[in-house]
Amino acid sequence: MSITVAALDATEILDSRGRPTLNVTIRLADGTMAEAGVPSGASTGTREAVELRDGDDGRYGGSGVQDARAHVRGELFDLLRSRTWDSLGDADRAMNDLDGTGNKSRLGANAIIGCSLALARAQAHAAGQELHTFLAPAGVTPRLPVPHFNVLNGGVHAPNPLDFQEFMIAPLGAPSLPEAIQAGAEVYTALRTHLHEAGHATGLGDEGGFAPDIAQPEDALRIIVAAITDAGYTPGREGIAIALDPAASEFRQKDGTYLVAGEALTSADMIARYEQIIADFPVWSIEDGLGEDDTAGWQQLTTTLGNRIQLVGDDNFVTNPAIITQAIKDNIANAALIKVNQIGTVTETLQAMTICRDAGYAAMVSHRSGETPDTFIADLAVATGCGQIKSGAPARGERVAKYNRLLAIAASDPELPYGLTDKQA
Ligand code: 2PG
Ligand code: MG
Repeated sequence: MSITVAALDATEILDSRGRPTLNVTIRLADGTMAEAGVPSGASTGTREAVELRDGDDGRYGGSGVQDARAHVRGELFDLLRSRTWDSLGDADRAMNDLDGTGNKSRLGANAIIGCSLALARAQAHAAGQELHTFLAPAGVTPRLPVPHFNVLNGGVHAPNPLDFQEFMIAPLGAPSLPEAIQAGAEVYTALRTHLHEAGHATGLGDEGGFAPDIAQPEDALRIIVAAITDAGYTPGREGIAIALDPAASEFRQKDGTYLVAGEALTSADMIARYEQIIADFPVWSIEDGLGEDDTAGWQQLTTTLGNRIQLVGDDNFVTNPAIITQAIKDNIANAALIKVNQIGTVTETLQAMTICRDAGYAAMVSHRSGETPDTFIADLAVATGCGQIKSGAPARGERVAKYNRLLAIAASDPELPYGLTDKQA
């Protein structure tokens, strides 16, 4: 179905951290309207598509997005209204060509992804389809993903001494999405009680997880396992498993060691630590266990643990089809994290996921630590049948918006399967 763009606009709004981001609105010639909010990360990979910030210290400490806004209203609108588009792929490619840099740094990945998300949504509306139906690639069976709730926050997402960034609970054993959401929320509540009773603060980090004064990852894991049990669930793959995102690039030092709770660890030490962690705790998935440039370490990590748990590449893969293709050749990880703004168009995001599917790599759709109430990623996860999503804690509006959208999709189509794909399970 072809698309004709009649109007395109962008507003500078606030994200969940109180930093500026874009909200893009679009109107097609047939009157169809759509909008999209643009997410923004804090622990970013160096090879991500480039988010354009104004750098004007007089506004928002330099993080304003007026230049990106002007590009949407100017060059990108001029391009998009210049012709009729046969597909989203054509429009996304043309926006990339217009940018001309290969990493979207001229017009801004925030400007381009905002347009791409809004266009996809408009096209789905115009076709009278739900977004998850519209986005589903040919030959793929849509499914409801396992929510990975980030219940303890550390790293650059919280001002506590915990170096590991994300401790997630994943109800792999839940029979349905509503029961998975219920389990996540009940464990979150039990965890709050546990932390409170142990004398820890129960303030929240950027993704809605608690940010207690704990330094050792194992201490955090112990408390989470206790909360799972307290809430009446079984810790483990048959009940509620745990997923980690240490985001190790953030605590890698210049000499190549990793600083965990004040101790400098080599890549080999880190791998041994993870081996012990998966022996002692029901951890089923580790993302960014080593730094993005630690290729030899990643290969060793994959050889050692790749047949036992899921190893997810985020900062090193940056949702980039070419980088993921090379990583698969190099035997790095066995799964990729998928973030739409890391690569900057919906089309390239879908390409990255196709590459994963074809290679037998898993894919987990992800939010960013800076979010808006936009729910696009919920539909993306269902459409691609990838079986996994992470969108923060089961709390805070911008996080639960995605989970609530999944609940709405589940209610609208009771036939949709839930959970990991057969291969992942
Ligand atoms: C991550 C993300 C999302 P950020 O590292 O996976 O949880 O964080 O958006 O800050 O990159
Ligand atoms: Mg990550």
